[in-house]
Amino acid sequence: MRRELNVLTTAAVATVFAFAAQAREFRSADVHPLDYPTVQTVQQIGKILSEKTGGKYTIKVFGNSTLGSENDTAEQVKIGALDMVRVNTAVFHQMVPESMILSLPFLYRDIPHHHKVIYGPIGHKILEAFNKAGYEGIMLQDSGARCIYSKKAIRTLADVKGLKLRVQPSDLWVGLVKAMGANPMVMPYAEIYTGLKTGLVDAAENNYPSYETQKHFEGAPFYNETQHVMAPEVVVFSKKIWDTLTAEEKANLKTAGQEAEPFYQKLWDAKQKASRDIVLKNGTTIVSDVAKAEFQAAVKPVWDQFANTPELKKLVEDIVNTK
Ligand code: GTR
Repeated sequence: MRRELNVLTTAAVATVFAFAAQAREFRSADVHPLDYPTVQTVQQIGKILSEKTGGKYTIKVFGNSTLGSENDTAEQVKIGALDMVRVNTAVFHQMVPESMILSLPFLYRDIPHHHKVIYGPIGHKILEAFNKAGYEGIMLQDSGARCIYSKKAIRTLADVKGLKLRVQPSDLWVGLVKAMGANPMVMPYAEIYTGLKTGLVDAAENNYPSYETQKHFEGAPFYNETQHVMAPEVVVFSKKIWDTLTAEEKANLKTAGQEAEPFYQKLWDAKQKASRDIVLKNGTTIVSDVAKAEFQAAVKPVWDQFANTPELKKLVEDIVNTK
Protein backbone atom coordinates (compact mmCIF):
# COMPACT_ATOMS: atom_id res chain seq x y z
CA MET A 1 0.00 0.00 0.00
CA ARG A 2 2.75 2.36 1.08
CA ARG A 3 4.73 1.54 -2.05
CA GLU A 4 1.70 2.13 -4.28
CA LEU A 5 1.18 5.48 -2.66
CA ASN A 6 4.78 6.41 -3.30
CA VAL A 7 4.45 5.46 -6.94
CA LEU A 8 1.29 7.51 -7.15
CA THR A 9 2.92 10.51 -5.51
CA THR A 10 5.89 10.33 -7.86
CA ALA A 11 3.53 10.19 -10.84
CA ALA A 12 1.57 13.18 -9.54
CA VAL A 13 4.74 15.19 -8.98
CA ALA A 14 5.94 14.34 -12.48
CA THR A 15 2.63 15.59 -13.92
CA VAL A 16 2.89 18.84 -11.97
CA PHE A 17 6.46 19.35 -13.22
CA ALA A 18 5.50 18.59 -16.79
CA PHE A 19 2.66 21.11 -16.52
CA ALA A 20 4.88 23.70 -14.87
CA ALA A 21 7.43 23.31 -17.65
CA GLN A 22 4.72 24.02 -20.20
CA ALA A 23 2.86 26.72 -18.26
CA ARG A 24 3.80 30.22 -19.29
CA GLU A 25 3.20 33.62 -17.75
CA PHE A 26 3.13 36.39 -20.34
CA ARG A 27 4.57 39.70 -19.11
CA SER A 28 2.81 42.92 -20.03
CA ALA A 29 3.64 46.56 -19.29
CA ASP A 30 1.57 49.65 -18.54
CA VAL A 31 2.29 53.20 -17.42
CA HIS A 32 -0.78 53.24 -15.18
CA PRO A 33 -1.20 51.99 -11.59
CA LEU A 34 -2.39 48.44 -11.00
CA ASP A 35 -5.98 49.43 -10.17
CA TYR A 36 -6.39 51.42 -13.44
CA PRO A 37 -8.96 50.06 -15.95
CA THR A 38 -6.34 49.37 -18.65
CA VAL A 39 -4.27 47.24 -16.26
CA GLN A 40 -7.27 45.45 -14.79
CA THR A 41 -8.44 44.59 -18.28
CA VAL A 42 -5.15 43.04 -19.37
CA GLN A 43 -5.36 40.99 -16.16
CA GLN A 44 -8.91 40.03 -17.18
CA ILE A 45 -7.64 38.96 -20.63
CA GLY A 46 -5.16 36.79 -18.70
CA LYS A 47 -7.99 35.24 -16.69
CA ILE A 48 -10.03 34.46 -19.80
CA LEU A 49 -6.95 33.04 -21.50
CA SER A 50 -6.12 30.89 -18.50
CA GLU A 51 -9.66 29.49 -18.49
CA LYS A 52 -9.52 28.78 -22.20
CA THR A 53 -6.12 27.05 -21.98
CA GLY A 54 -6.71 25.05 -18.79
CA GLY A 55 -4.23 27.23 -16.90
CA LYS A 56 -1.41 26.90 -19.42
CA TYR A 57 -1.16 30.64 -20.06
CA THR A 58 -1.53 33.52 -17.62
CA ILE A 59 -0.63 37.23 -17.81
CA LYS A 60 1.21 39.38 -15.29
CA VAL A 61 1.06 43.16 -15.68
CA PHE A 62 3.88 45.46 -14.57
CA GLY A 63 2.30 48.89 -14.03
CA ASN A 64 3.45 52.41 -13.09
CA SER A 65 5.99 52.63 -15.95
CA THR A 66 8.25 50.18 -14.03
CA LEU A 67 9.41 48.57 -17.28
CA GLY A 68 9.91 51.92 -19.01
CA SER A 69 8.08 54.52 -21.08
CA GLU A 70 5.44 53.53 -23.64
CA ASN A 71 7.88 53.87 -26.53
CA ASP A 72 10.55 51.80 -24.75
CA THR A 73 8.20 48.99 -23.79
CA ALA A 74 6.67 48.87 -27.27
CA GLU A 75 10.21 48.46 -28.61
CA GLN A 76 10.85 45.60 -26.15
CA VAL A 77 7.69 43.91 -27.39
CA LYS A 78 8.80 44.27 -31.00
CA ILE A 79 12.09 42.46 -30.35
CA GLY A 80 10.35 39.82 -28.21
CA ALA A 81 12.02 40.82 -24.91
CA LEU A 82 8.54 41.49 -23.51
CA ASP A 83 5.39 39.58 -24.47
CA MET A 84 2.77 42.33 -24.45
CA VAL A 85 2.06 45.97 -23.74
CA ARG A 86 -0.90 48.29 -23.34
CA VAL A 87 -0.20 51.79 -24.61
CA ASN A 88 -1.96 54.67 -26.27
CA THR A 89 -2.24 54.31 -30.06
CA ALA A 90 0.02 57.41 -30.32
CA VAL A 91 3.02 55.06 -30.00
CA PHE A 92 2.02 53.43 -33.30
CA HIS A 93 1.05 56.46 -35.38
CA GLN A 94 4.17 56.25 -37.55
CA MET A 95 4.38 52.43 -37.66
CA VAL A 96 0.68 51.75 -38.20
CA PRO A 97 -0.85 54.88 -39.80
CA GLU A 98 -4.35 53.35 -39.61
CA SER A 99 -4.13 53.66 -35.83
CA MET A 100 -3.43 57.39 -36.18
CA ILE A 101 -6.68 57.99 -38.03
CA LEU A 102 -8.58 56.94 -34.88
CA SER A 103 -7.07 59.96 -33.08
CA LEU A 104 -7.92 62.70 -35.59
CA PRO A 105 -9.34 65.72 -33.73
CA PHE A 106 -13.14 65.99 -33.40
CA LEU A 107 -13.58 62.82 -35.45
CA TYR A 108 -16.51 61.26 -33.63
CA ARG A 109 -20.04 62.64 -33.36
CA ASP A 110 -20.43 61.27 -29.85
CA ILE A 111 -19.36 58.41 -27.57
CA PRO A 112 -21.65 55.75 -29.12
CA HIS A 113 -20.12 56.61 -32.52
CA HIS A 114 -16.62 56.20 -31.06
CA HIS A 115 -17.57 52.81 -29.54
CA LYS A 116 -19.09 51.57 -32.81
CA VAL A 117 -15.82 52.34 -34.54
CA ILE A 118 -13.28 50.96 -32.08
CA TYR A 119 -15.25 47.91 -30.92
CA GLY A 120 -16.77 47.20 -34.35
CA PRO A 121 -15.48 45.92 -37.71
CA ILE A 122 -13.33 49.02 -38.37
CA GLY A 123 -11.52 48.73 -35.03
CA HIS A 124 -11.00 44.99 -35.44
CA LYS A 125 -9.62 45.54 -38.93
CA ILE A 126 -7.21 48.19 -37.67
CA LEU A 127 -5.96 45.71 -35.07
CA GLU A 128 -5.01 43.42 -37.98
CA ALA A 129 -2.84 46.21 -39.44
CA PHE A 130 -0.46 46.03 -36.46
CA ASN A 131 0.81 42.81 -37.95
CA LYS A 132 2.96 44.57 -40.53
CA ALA A 133 4.81 46.45 -37.77
CA GLY A 134 5.83 43.35 -35.79
CA TYR A 135 2.85 43.18 -33.44
CA GLU A 136 -0.48 41.43 -33.05
CA GLY A 137 -3.31 43.77 -32.12
CA ILE A 138 -5.39 42.29 -29.31
CA MET A 139 -7.76 45.04 -28.20
CA LEU A 140 -8.63 48.71 -28.59
CA GLN A 141 -9.99 50.62 -25.59
CA ASP A 142 -11.95 53.85 -25.23
CA SER A 143 -9.80 56.45 -23.48
CA GLY A 144 -12.42 59.19 -23.17
CA ALA A 145 -12.08 62.70 -24.52
CA ARG A 146 -8.77 64.42 -23.91
CA CYS A 147 -8.90 67.99 -22.57
CA ILE A 148 -6.25 70.65 -21.96
CA TYR A 149 -5.29 71.32 -18.35
CA SER A 150 -3.30 74.32 -17.31
CA LYS A 151 -2.52 76.92 -14.68
CA LYS A 152 -5.20 79.28 -16.05
CA ALA A 153 -8.65 78.91 -17.55
CA ILE A 154 -8.83 78.18 -21.27
CA ARG A 155 -11.97 79.15 -23.14
CA THR A 156 -10.84 80.35 -26.55
CA LEU A 157 -8.06 79.61 -28.99
CA ALA A 158 -6.38 82.86 -27.92
CA ASP A 159 -5.96 81.35 -24.43
CA VAL A 160 -3.70 78.54 -25.71
CA LYS A 161 -1.55 80.74 -27.94
CA GLY A 162 2.15 80.25 -27.08
CA LEU A 163 1.46 77.79 -24.22
CA LYS A 164 4.13 75.13 -23.70
CA LEU A 165 1.82 72.19 -24.04
CA ARG A 166 3.03 68.64 -23.39
CA VAL A 167 2.17 66.13 -26.11
CA GLN A 168 2.70 62.43 -26.71
CA PRO A 169 5.58 61.50 -29.04
CA SER A 170 3.75 61.51 -32.37
CA ASP A 171 3.78 63.82 -35.40
CA LEU A 172 0.00 63.98 -35.32
CA TRP A 173 0.07 65.29 -31.76
CA VAL A 174 2.77 67.83 -32.57
CA GLY A 175 0.88 69.02 -35.67
CA LEU A 176 -2.40 69.21 -33.79
CA VAL A 177 -1.08 71.38 -30.99
CA LYS A 178 0.78 73.63 -33.44
CA ALA A 179 -2.47 74.11 -35.34
CA MET A 180 -3.98 75.39 -32.08
CA GLY A 181 -1.17 77.94 -31.83
CA ALA A 182 0.55 76.36 -28.80
CA ASN A 183 4.16 75.08 -28.49
CA PRO A 184 4.20 71.29 -28.48
CA MET A 185 6.59 69.78 -25.89
CA VAL A 186 7.14 66.04 -26.37
CA MET A 187 7.72 64.25 -23.07
CA PRO A 188 7.03 60.78 -21.60
CA TYR A 189 3.97 60.36 -19.42
CA ALA A 190 5.91 59.74 -16.20
CA GLU A 191 7.64 63.14 -16.49
CA ILE A 192 4.56 65.34 -16.86
CA TYR A 193 3.98 65.78 -13.12
CA THR A 194 7.44 67.28 -12.59
CA GLY A 195 7.22 69.16 -15.88
CA LEU A 196 4.09 70.95 -14.68
CA LYS A 197 5.47 71.56 -11.20
CA THR A 198 8.76 73.05 -12.40
CA GLY A 199 7.21 75.07 -15.23
CA LEU A 200 9.01 73.14 -17.96
CA VAL A 201 5.53 72.92 -19.44
CA ASP A 202 2.54 75.21 -18.82
CA ALA A 203 -0.10 72.67 -19.71
CA ALA A 204 -0.83 69.11 -20.76
CA GLU A 205 -3.89 67.32 -22.11
CA ASN A 206 -5.49 64.06 -21.09
CA ASN A 207 -8.64 62.38 -19.81
CA TYR A 208 -9.91 62.70 -16.22
CA PRO A 209 -8.46 59.37 -14.97
CA SER A 210 -4.90 60.25 -16.08
CA TYR A 211 -5.19 63.81 -14.77
CA GLU A 212 -6.36 62.45 -11.42
CA THR A 213 -4.21 59.34 -10.87
CA GLN A 214 -0.96 61.12 -11.84
CA LYS A 215 -1.93 64.09 -9.63
CA HIS A 216 -1.44 66.48 -12.54
CA PHE A 217 -4.16 68.66 -10.97
CA GLU A 218 -1.55 69.76 -8.42
CA GLY A 219 0.44 71.58 -11.12
CA ALA A 220 -2.44 72.44 -13.45
CA PRO A 221 -5.62 73.21 -11.47
CA PHE A 222 -7.79 74.21 -14.47
CA TYR A 223 -9.32 71.32 -16.43
CA ASN A 224 -10.74 72.84 -19.60
CA GLU A 225 -13.23 70.67 -21.47
CA THR A 226 -11.80 71.11 -24.98
CA GLN A 227 -12.53 67.41 -25.71
CA HIS A 228 -10.36 67.75 -28.80
CA VAL A 229 -9.44 64.09 -29.34
CA MET A 230 -10.73 60.64 -28.42
CA ALA A 231 -7.48 58.69 -28.66
CA PRO A 232 -7.97 54.99 -28.01
CA GLU A 233 -5.61 52.70 -26.13
CA VAL A 234 -4.33 49.48 -27.64
CA VAL A 235 -3.14 46.14 -26.27
CA VAL A 236 -0.56 44.47 -28.51
CA PHE A 237 1.30 41.19 -28.42
CA SER A 238 4.81 40.51 -29.74
CA LYS A 239 4.68 39.00 -33.24
CA LYS A 240 7.96 37.18 -32.49
CA ILE A 241 6.31 35.32 -29.61
CA TRP A 242 2.97 35.06 -31.39
CA ASP A 243 4.63 33.04 -34.15
CA THR A 244 5.61 30.36 -31.60
CA LEU A 245 1.96 29.79 -30.56
CA THR A 246 -0.42 27.23 -32.04
CA ALA A 247 -3.38 28.36 -34.15
CA GLU A 248 -5.69 27.52 -31.26
CA GLU A 249 -3.65 29.54 -28.77
CA LYS A 250 -3.62 32.52 -31.12
CA ALA A 251 -7.38 32.30 -31.53
CA ASN A 252 -7.79 32.11 -27.74
CA LEU A 253 -5.79 35.28 -27.23
CA LYS A 254 -7.69 37.19 -29.91
CA THR A 255 -11.06 36.14 -28.54
CA ALA A 256 -10.00 36.91 -24.99
CA GLY A 257 -9.31 40.49 -26.16
CA GLN A 258 -12.74 40.84 -27.73
CA GLU A 259 -14.50 39.23 -24.78
CA ALA A 260 -12.86 41.74 -22.43
CA GLU A 261 -14.37 44.77 -24.25
CA PRO A 262 -17.53 45.15 -22.09
CA PHE A 263 -15.50 44.45 -18.94
CA TYR A 264 -13.17 47.32 -19.85
CA GLN A 265 -15.91 49.76 -20.79
CA LYS A 266 -17.74 49.28 -17.51
CA LEU A 267 -14.59 49.96 -15.49
CA TRP A 268 -13.70 52.92 -17.68
CA ASP A 269 -17.11 54.61 -17.36
CA ALA A 270 -16.98 54.28 -13.58
CA LYS A 271 -13.38 55.50 -13.39
CA GLN A 272 -14.08 58.63 -15.45
CA LYS A 273 -16.85 59.65 -13.06
CA ALA A 274 -14.85 58.81 -9.95
CA SER A 275 -11.79 60.74 -11.16
CA ARG A 276 -13.88 63.81 -11.98
CA ASP A 277 -15.26 63.76 -8.43
CA ILE A 278 -11.80 63.36 -6.91
CA VAL A 279 -10.27 66.30 -8.79
CA LEU A 280 -13.23 68.51 -7.90
CA LYS A 281 -12.73 67.63 -4.23
CA ASN A 282 -9.07 68.54 -4.64
CA GLY A 283 -9.83 72.06 -5.84
CA THR A 284 -9.77 71.68 -9.62
CA THR A 285 -11.79 74.24 -11.57
CA ILE A 286 -13.60 72.57 -14.45
CA VAL A 287 -14.09 74.96 -17.35
CA SER A 288 -16.90 73.67 -19.54
CA ASP A 289 -17.80 76.81 -21.54
CA VAL A 290 -15.04 76.30 -24.10
CA ALA A 291 -15.48 77.75 -27.61
CA LYS A 292 -15.15 74.30 -29.18
CA ALA A 293 -16.12 75.44 -32.68
CA GLU A 294 -13.05 77.68 -32.73
CA PHE A 295 -10.76 74.78 -31.78
CA GLN A 296 -12.46 72.53 -34.29
CA ALA A 297 -11.93 75.01 -37.14
CA ALA A 298 -8.27 75.54 -36.22
CA VAL A 299 -7.36 71.83 -36.22
CA LYS A 300 -9.45 70.69 -39.20
CA PRO A 301 -6.49 71.02 -41.67
CA VAL A 302 -4.75 68.29 -39.64
CA TRP A 303 -7.15 65.74 -41.19
CA ASP A 304 -5.77 66.32 -44.71
CA GLN A 305 -2.24 66.70 -43.48
CA PHE A 306 -2.21 63.22 -41.88
CA ALA A 307 -4.87 61.28 -43.79
CA ASN A 308 -2.68 61.72 -46.84
CA THR A 309 -3.13 58.54 -48.89
CA PRO A 310 -6.24 57.24 -50.69
CA GLU A 311 -6.42 54.32 -48.19
CA LEU A 312 -6.28 56.58 -45.16
CA LYS A 313 -8.80 59.00 -46.69
CA LYS A 314 -11.15 56.07 -47.30
CA LEU A 315 -10.73 54.99 -43.67
CA VAL A 316 -11.69 58.49 -42.49
CA GLU A 317 -14.74 58.37 -44.75
CA ASP A 318 -15.75 54.94 -43.41
CA ILE A 319 -15.44 56.19 -39.85
CA VAL A 320 -17.44 59.35 -40.52
CA ASN A 321 -20.12 57.27 -42.29
CA THR A 322 -20.42 54.76 -39.44
CA LYS A 323 -23.96 55.15 -38.14
C1 GTR B 1 -3.12 58.28 -21.16
C2 GTR B 1 -2.93 56.93 -21.78
C3 GTR B 1 -1.50 56.50 -21.70
C4 GTR B 1 -0.57 57.58 -22.22
C5 GTR B 1 -0.87 58.91 -21.61
C6 GTR B 1 -0.02 60.00 -22.21
O1 GTR B 1 -4.45 58.70 -21.35
O2 GTR B 1 -3.71 55.98 -21.13
O3 GTR B 1 -1.35 55.32 -22.41
O4 GTR B 1 -0.69 57.68 -23.58
O5 GTR B 1 -2.24 59.22 -21.74
O6 GTR B 1 -0.53 61.08 -22.51
O7 GTR B 1 1.20 59.79 -22.36
